[in-house]
Amino acid sequence: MKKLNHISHCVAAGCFLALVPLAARAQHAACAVSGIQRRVIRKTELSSLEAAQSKPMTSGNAIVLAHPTNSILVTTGTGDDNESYRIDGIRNPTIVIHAGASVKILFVNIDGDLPHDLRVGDVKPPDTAGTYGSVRLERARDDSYSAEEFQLQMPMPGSYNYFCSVGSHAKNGMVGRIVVLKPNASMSEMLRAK
Ligand SMILES: [Cu+2]
Repeated sequence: MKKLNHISHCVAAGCFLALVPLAARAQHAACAVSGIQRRVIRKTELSSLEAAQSKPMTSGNAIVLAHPTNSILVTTGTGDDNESYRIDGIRNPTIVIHAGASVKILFVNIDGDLPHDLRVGDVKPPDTAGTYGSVRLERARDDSYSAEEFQLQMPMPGSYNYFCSVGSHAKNGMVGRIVVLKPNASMSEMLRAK
């Protein structure tokens, strides 16, 4: 019982990685995901959720997340451009963030036709080994969207991909980049990162 308590405390605190054997962790050190929460979002709710998001700083096709903690809402593309992502209206934006900063991602599948996911890693899509991110979210139903919320933290500077691992979606363009800069990178370095 004591052990169980410890595990549930650990999961609640978001430190479940501590329970993963060391060998398995070594290859996954590029990112960490915590606080995963499945959600169902009513279609009528989405615009108010979008309005509640603080406007991210942008630089061309990049979204610059300059705070220690950040929050973004990611949806799938609309209409016949459903094999793509949207963040703040930008198609497949590059996400620029400091190493060690965190971003809370609310990923919503607004596509009425196909399931989608959002995986993150330093891999070549659609290889998902060693990636982190959402499960496959089923297609939108009459009045609700399938969604998942999670916290992403990338401790190592580098260039990563986010992509959909369903079918040939990534190959068809459902992919973007995450540029992780060193923790002391200046604002102008962030704005220049592409
Ligand atoms: Cu997809």
